[in-house]
Amino acid sequence: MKEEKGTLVSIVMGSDSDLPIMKEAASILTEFQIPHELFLTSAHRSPERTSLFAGRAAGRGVKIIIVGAGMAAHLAGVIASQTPLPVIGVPLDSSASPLYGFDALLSTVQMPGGIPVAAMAIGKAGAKNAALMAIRILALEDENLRGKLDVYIREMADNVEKKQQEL
Ligand code: RP5
Repeated sequence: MKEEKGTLVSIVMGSDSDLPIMKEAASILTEFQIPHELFLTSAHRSPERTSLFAGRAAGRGVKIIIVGAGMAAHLAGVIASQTPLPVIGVPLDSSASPLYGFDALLSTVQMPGGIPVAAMAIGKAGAKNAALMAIRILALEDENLRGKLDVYIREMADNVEKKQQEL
């Protein structure tokens, strides 16, 4: 995993053990054809790599950073403290944690005033919504993307109707 040219959304994670969940964000971004990258770094285990990444992201054209981390999940806050870009945090239920992601949820959502992290739900739903939130932000200035988002939302509603008929 490395920095990719032309990336609009960077998906960062604290460990390769986070990849199975964070792939969910990548698959939504792929579906919407948003150039993205997967980047591995840890707030604790590789603090210098984390700072380098955060400091360079805006300059190389990244618009939004999605960050997944488990346990004492400092990564989103640490990155947000070193970039002006919007940071969307996904708390993860790490297999190493006995707290089922509640630890990561509080670490992600409870940012002190001044440095915002937009916190999503724990796990898969959070990873999916992080990508959809990034798409909503990008769609503010991209009509074509806005059109795709409208179709996606309409299809979800149509699906509810379909499922009603199958009950
Ligand atoms: C966090 O610690 C990572 O984001 C991961 O969710 C958790 C456990 O990491 P590993 O011990 O599986 O590498 O930093």
